[in-house]
Amino acid sequence: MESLKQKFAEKAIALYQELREINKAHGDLKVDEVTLGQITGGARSIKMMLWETSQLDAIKGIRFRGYSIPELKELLPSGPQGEPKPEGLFWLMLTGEIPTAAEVDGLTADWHARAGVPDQVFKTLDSLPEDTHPMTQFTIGIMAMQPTSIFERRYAEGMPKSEYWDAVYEDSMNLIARLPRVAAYIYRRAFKGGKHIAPDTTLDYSANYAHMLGSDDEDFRSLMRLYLTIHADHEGGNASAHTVNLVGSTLSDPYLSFAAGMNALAGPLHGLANQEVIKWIFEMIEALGTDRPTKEQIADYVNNTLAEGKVIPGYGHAVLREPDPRFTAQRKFAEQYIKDSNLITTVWNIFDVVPPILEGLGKVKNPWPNVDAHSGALLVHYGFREYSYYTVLFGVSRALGVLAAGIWSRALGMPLERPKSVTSDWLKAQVNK
Ligand code: FCX
Repeated sequence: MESLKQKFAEKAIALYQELREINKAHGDLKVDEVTLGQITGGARSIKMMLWETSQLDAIKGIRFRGYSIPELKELLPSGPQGEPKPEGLFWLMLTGEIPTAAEVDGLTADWHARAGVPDQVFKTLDSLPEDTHPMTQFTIGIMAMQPTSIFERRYAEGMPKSEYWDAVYEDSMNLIARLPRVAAYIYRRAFKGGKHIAPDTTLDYSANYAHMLGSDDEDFRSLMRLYLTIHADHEGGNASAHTVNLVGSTLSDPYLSFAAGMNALAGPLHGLANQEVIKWIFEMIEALGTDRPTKEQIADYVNNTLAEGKVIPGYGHAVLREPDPRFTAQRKFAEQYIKDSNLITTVWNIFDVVPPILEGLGKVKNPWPNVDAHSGALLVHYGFREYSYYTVLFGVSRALGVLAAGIWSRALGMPLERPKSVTSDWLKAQVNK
């Protein structure tokens, strides 16, 4: 069987040649225009980077190498209950091909073989105050693994440019393999008195992570397979992916660039929104004195939140203009696996109530739920109530997309990223021309 690395190399070498020729012949072709509003408005929609692993459509949502989430649920090798394994998505993102079950099993085994975490990493985590935010522990844990970087060592030894992707591949595979162990360690340290659970190498990536967190429930394993698949990638412009891309373009190794991206994911407008959603719902339940608030009560609470000058977490998106297919996938999961949960019913009632209120503000471009609106309620259902941990789960998944994209970037010889900034005087001069 051809290895993932061989398969990737064939595709990447061919595309590298093709892109060089396209660039030579058409490098001056105009593909976008930039408005003043985009400069002052967070660079929305400006096309400025290559990202092979996925592409986002404002209406249809994310597609991974052309496949939608419902298609992936059908096509990717799955666990016993039919949820796709994230190993298969990683394979797809690197090769553009749907892997066989045997190829996915081979990748699971490869990651188990690479999953040993140096003791120093656990010692570093143990030196932090226990109430350090789990995302801070996560980035410190990633940084503590950096001294094992193969890219850094080979670069110092004089590795030629043509081998960069190979070293990035090795680091990325090792990092992905180790992340569940480090992430579970953080969870058990912060919330379970430091009683750690050894990995089970008979399990797939998601089930083993669930096991180390403390659950061997079959439904929870299925949720983890789905969760780790749908959070993996959202094209290149989102803050965590873009950060990884930018830092990686300086030839910082995958540990450095991935840790940087995780610091972006830790912001409340991005990945931290998953903790903010459930925190907001818990606060609402407490304030209203009922765990099954009516839609009228929810509407009042939403209006109060807005009146306090805060955003409604889990709603809105910089690109999407329809309900996020990742929200819909989680809703379908809940419909199939969970019967009669007050919390999940509340999430669905919020979905009925919030969009018209946000639309009524007249400024929100997308009033619909995003991925973070649903995930916390599912986790609470399976006993994971410690919401400050939720963004770490997001981060473990995001590694698959951004590191696959990082391997592509080095294989395609992408240069140092360096867009142009301007001053407000320059902007004013354009207006007054
Ligand atoms: N609640 C209240 N106001 C909102 C809002 C929301 N959920 N979403 C957008 N708005 C407001 C903005 O704050 C902005 O107000 P301002 O003009 O007074 O500053 C106005 O509407 C226009 O913003 P808009 O162009 O629609 O949205 P942006 O592209 O600037 O921002 C995010 C997109 C996602 C940051 C925004 O919708 C938001 O803050 N949502 C809540 C946080 C959240 O759920 N983040 C997770 C996003 C994502 F899924 C992820 O990365 O994980």
